[in-house]
Order: sequence, then structure tokens, then C-alpha cells
Amino acid sequence: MKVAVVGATGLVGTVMLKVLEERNFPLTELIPVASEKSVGKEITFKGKKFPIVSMDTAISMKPDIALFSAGGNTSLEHAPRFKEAGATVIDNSSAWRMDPAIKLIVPEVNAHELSIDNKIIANPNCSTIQMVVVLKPLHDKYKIKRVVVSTYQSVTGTGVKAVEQLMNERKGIDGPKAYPYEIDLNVLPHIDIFTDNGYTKEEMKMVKETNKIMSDDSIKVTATTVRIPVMGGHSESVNIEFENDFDLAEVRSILEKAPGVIVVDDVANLKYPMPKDAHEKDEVFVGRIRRDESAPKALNLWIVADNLRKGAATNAVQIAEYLVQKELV
Ligand code: 11C
Repeated sequence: MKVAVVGATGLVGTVMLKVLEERNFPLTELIPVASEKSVGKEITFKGKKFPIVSMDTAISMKPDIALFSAGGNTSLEHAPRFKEAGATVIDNSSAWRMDPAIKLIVPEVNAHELSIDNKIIANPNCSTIQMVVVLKPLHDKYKIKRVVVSTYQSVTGTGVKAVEQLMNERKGIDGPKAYPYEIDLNVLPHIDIFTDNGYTKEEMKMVKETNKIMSDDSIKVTATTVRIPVMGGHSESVNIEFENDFDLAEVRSILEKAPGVIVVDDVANLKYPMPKDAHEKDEVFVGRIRRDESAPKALNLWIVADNLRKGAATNAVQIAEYLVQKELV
């Protein structure tokens, strides 16, 4: 497999390279792609050096798979060019996600939807990915009617500039701002831009992407997405109302067996998921599993995952692994 990583020097691109290496992806040639100012520099992968190339050079090298994490506009412009050159594109931006002709994939949930004809495949938003990995096995068993989610999202979701803003503020240094307000010692109920209905785009992504990935528009979702001064992962408080009643021990057992999920739920010993522990892990961590005592057939959960890993790079690499395994590339 010839694999191009488009946006190889960005936060997600760097993690994509790490994940490809760690998971020993069957790769014969790596094609790192970045903006003109990085072309000619080298990146090291499995002890070997690879030159960073331009978009045009990468296309002329005819990769089998292109992992894109370079923003929506770059993806809209260049993903079809890679496709024309014979590549299957797995795109981490929001550009293609809601296009009815494009599959939006979380392998644990809906990899089976993929076929040889899917040449541009969308990777969902990080906060959606970690939620649906947990929702899916519960939906299969009890049928979800409604989800109320509030997120606590890492600054790494915004990018390098936000990480720098947090670190500068912590050191008392002035510098470029990624947010309209201070982020250190603060909480911003605002992720991405506001839309006409008073929600943010991030909140609406959680609604629409969940319905698409779960192939079920009957699931009602409402979200409040919040940025907190944390690195390492996104956390989510999730309230789920089911059609059918459940047994708490059975919920725990379903989640313990669910692919990609690790249950950390032992409050007697103060064990619950935290971004510090999820950092650099590929799994989704779930804890604080308890009945919502204010409503029948309702459950409360706390879900944490590394947003750059399962929320972005790992999910994209897992899609690529599935394509290779099923000979779809
Ligand atoms: C954040 N979820 O934490 C965003 C980052 O649609 O892929 C990813 C945005 C996206 O700010």
C-alpha cells in the first residue's frame, strides 16, 4: 500500500503518522504531503526519512490510500483529484460528512457499509466518534429514543494555536489567540461558529453525524459543546433515554464486551475515566454508569477519549485497515 498523509505536519497528521507506525500498517511507501513551506523537509517514519512533497507530486505518485487532515477547503479541492488518480481518500474534515453520496464511518459501528465504490470516505467529528462507539451496542439492545450530551473538550481539538494560547496564558506570556476569550482558568460554551438556531456547528455535527452513522434518524440528540483548559482528550456527560428498560449490570457487561470500549467504573476506589489517562490511547473509556433516577428507562454515562487518536487519526487508520482487510483498495 502506498499511503499519502495530507497535512502531515499538523496536529492530527503527526498523530496519523504515529498511529500508522505503531499499528504496523502494511505500507510500502509513505507520501507525506504538506503546504509549500514544508516541501523538501523530511519526516522520519519507522527509522527512515521521507521527503515532504506537494499535493501535485503526491497525486503523480498514485497512492492507494490518502489520509487527509488539511481542512475542509483543501479537501474539497484536492480529494477528488486523488480519487481521479486512483486513491481512496479518508478525509478528516467536515467537508464531505453530510453528503448523501459519502459514507461517514466509525469502524466499530458501520464499517460494513463500505464497498469498493467508496473512493472518498468521511471520518466523523471527534466528539461524535467517541459517543457513537458507546451508543451503538446499547442502541442494538435497548433502542435509544433520546440523547442529551454536554462535552468538555480539549484545546487540541482547535489546533496548535490553541495549545499555545493555553500554555502562554499559564506562563503569563502574551501571544496569538485562538479563542475570543482566555482559556486558562476559564470555560467557553462555544465550539466552532454559531448557527441560526442558537447552537454551534460542533453541536449540530453531534446531532446530524450521530443519526447518519447510526443509520437512524429517529434517535433525538441535543448537545452543548464546551471548551475547557485541558489537553489529552474530550470528555462527555451523556444522558440516554431508551425505548426498553435495562438492567444496570447488563449495561456494564454489554459495554465491557463492546469493541473499542474500556469500562473504568469503580467509584468505591475513585476510578473513572479522565483525559489524562485517555491521552495517547486508541480506546474510548466509559464510567460513572448509573441509572437516571429522574426518568424511567434512562441512563447516565461519562465518556472520555483522546480526540486526536480515536477522535481523528486512529479512526481514519482503522478505516484504512478495514479497507485493506476486506480488499476494498
Ligand atoms: C474541536 N471537534 O474539538 C473539534 C475539532 O469537524 O473535525 C474537529 C472538527 C471537525 O474543536
